Amino acid sequence: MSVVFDILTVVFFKMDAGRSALALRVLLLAFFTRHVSTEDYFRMGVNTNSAEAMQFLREYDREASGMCYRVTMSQWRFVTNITEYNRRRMLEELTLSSKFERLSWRKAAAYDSSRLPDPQSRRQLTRLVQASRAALPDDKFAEIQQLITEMKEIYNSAKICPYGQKPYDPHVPRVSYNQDFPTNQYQLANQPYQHYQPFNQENPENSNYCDMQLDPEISRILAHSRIESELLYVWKSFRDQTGPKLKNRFMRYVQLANQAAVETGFRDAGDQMRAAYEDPSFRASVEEMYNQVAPLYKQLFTYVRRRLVQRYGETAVRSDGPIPAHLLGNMWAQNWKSITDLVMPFPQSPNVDVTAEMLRQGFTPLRMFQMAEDFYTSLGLKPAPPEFWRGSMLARPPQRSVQCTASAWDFCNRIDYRIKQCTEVTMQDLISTHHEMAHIQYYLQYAEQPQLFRDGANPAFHEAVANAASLSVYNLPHLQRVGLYQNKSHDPYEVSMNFLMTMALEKVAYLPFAFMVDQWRWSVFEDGVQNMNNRWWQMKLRYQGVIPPMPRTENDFDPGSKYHIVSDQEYIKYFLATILEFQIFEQLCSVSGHAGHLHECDIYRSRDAGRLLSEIMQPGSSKPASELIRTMTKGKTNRISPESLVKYFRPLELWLRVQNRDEPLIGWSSNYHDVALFAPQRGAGPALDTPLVLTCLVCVIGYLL
Ligand code: X8Z
Ligand code: ZN
Repeated sequence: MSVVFDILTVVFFKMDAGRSALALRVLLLAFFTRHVSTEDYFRMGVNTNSAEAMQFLREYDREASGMCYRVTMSQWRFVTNITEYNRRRMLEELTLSSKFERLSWRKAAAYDSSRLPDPQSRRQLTRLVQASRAALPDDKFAEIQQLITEMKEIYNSAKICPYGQKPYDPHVPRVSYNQDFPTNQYQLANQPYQHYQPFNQENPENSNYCDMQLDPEISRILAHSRIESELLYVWKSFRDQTGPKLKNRFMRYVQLANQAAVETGFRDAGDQMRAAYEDPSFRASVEEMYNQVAPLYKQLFTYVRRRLVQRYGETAVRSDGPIPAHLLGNMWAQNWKSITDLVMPFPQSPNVDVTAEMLRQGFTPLRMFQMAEDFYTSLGLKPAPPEFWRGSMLARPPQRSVQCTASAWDFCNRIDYRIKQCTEVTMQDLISTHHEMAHIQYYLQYAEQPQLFRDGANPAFHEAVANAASLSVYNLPHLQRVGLYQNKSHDPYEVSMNFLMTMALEKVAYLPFAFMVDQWRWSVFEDGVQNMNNRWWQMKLRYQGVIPPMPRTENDFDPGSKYHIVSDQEYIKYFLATILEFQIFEQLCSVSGHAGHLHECDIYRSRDAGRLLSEIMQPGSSKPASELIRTMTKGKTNRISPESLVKYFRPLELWLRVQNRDEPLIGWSSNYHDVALFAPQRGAGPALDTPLVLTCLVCVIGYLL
């Protein structure tokens, strides 16, 4: 097949670059690329001079590392000191970097990488060409980048008014918002649940009324409020402030992303995103993984639903139906850990939280990072370099505005690595500290690889490795070993079930969401932008068993409430990472000699576990993920498998089965009313089964424009 492809490529490049030739090229390439294998289905050039190609790669490596350093530094300066000046500097660097990307892409795409004798150079060229949108003409490349920037800005500036009050009207007296809130265990000493600041009657102009952002105010309400009408209000208001403003831009983005993908040799932008996984049956593989974890999810779902019925009543939650999305403690119902208080298996036994003990022992952010470093060096891995301790931002600095989301940074010069985290002395931040330090360890391990391989083996690996390490930290034996937890008089079985429930609310509940996001995105790239909101909710219902708490129409654009959709970040990696982290964890436990329950394994001080981690991290993306999984599992498999995750939660699953034994239905059944919440009304826009020919016509017109 690649011969056919070669001939077509040569013919196409000799064609007149006029519009009709381009359209024909796009259509024919799209047709033929359906029939080639994943290894060689992106566009290739005709230059077969391998010495020249290798020279190009050497120069690219040096220049790309330099460019990456400059961009990363400008981004770091901006997020750790948000000023207009730093924003402008960052945008300038990003513009330069885009130009460099386009130039390098053109040079790389001119080579026929399949003819290079050196497999590593072939792989580098493939990576350089296949993930980029640089195949677009200049104006469209600039347009899609501008669209993504605008969508992110709209999303980040979304604000809503406090519950129960209309937008500011100077003639209407305001009441304080600070009423009726339940107190609960999450009001930690140093991280109180902050009520929204009441309206400032004296100085309305300076009041931060109608200034509630997703993070932290709206998220905190969804996590902690148990007042249904309030949950509903914030759920809807955030979607009102995002979706409608984003929908048109998103539609144009789909069109341009697809054009870029087709011009690079893919069927559509989803096909291009999936290529990073180097698996020709990737869609079937992930679907199979979803099916393997679905029985466990349905047990958890059924148990949680019963507790929600007890809390909110049958009118809010049907006892065999899907769960309304606003009751699960999170804007997207993706992570249910904030409703732990409602579903704890043994409320009389404690949930593991060592925050109070950390405070008692006088922990500081620095000490937390030193503890995380000690975790990795105890495995025989590398200490953080002096530049890390000099350059990182480990706590929120006073008197300057910063972005607080925790992240780990590689400045691409093999010297500078940093973490940005507004660390507070809590257990959650202690876990996050170990997670971010695992990313730093990954960077240190693959530092000697060329720039194009300084990455995870596939997009899921970085998160998976970081989470696998965290599994060994948020773990009763480990917390005991480091002197943060002593089980005094509680039943160990009850403490274990409470612990596993907390983990399940974070990991198991998350899987169907992490799975459906890109199922939806791929369907939009593949089938077009009609009925996008309906299709979003169809998938939410089918995979998560979640329905909207109020009617939704195509005027809404609920996928736009998720940052990764509007910021063009693939999401399936989080699904795979959540599965892979348990697989890696089990292998680490096995080489460290652990016997017993998987959820009680601690790899601290195991040099063998460290060696295995190093074997996973050192190659970066220079080898296919399947090869690494084969090595890691000692030849047992080369695929990501949910077996370890299922094993980890097995004790909880058994407990859930007993709890659910009298339930008429494990899972959910949906009725006409559920579906009517989001199904399009008859005559209101194109039907779901719009003829393919019409869709194609729209595409062709799009390409011609
Ligand atoms: O986006 C993130 C991190 C950065 S990698 C903040 N996460 C996903 C999400 O928020 O949806 C972490 C968990 C999944
Ligand atoms: Zn991470």
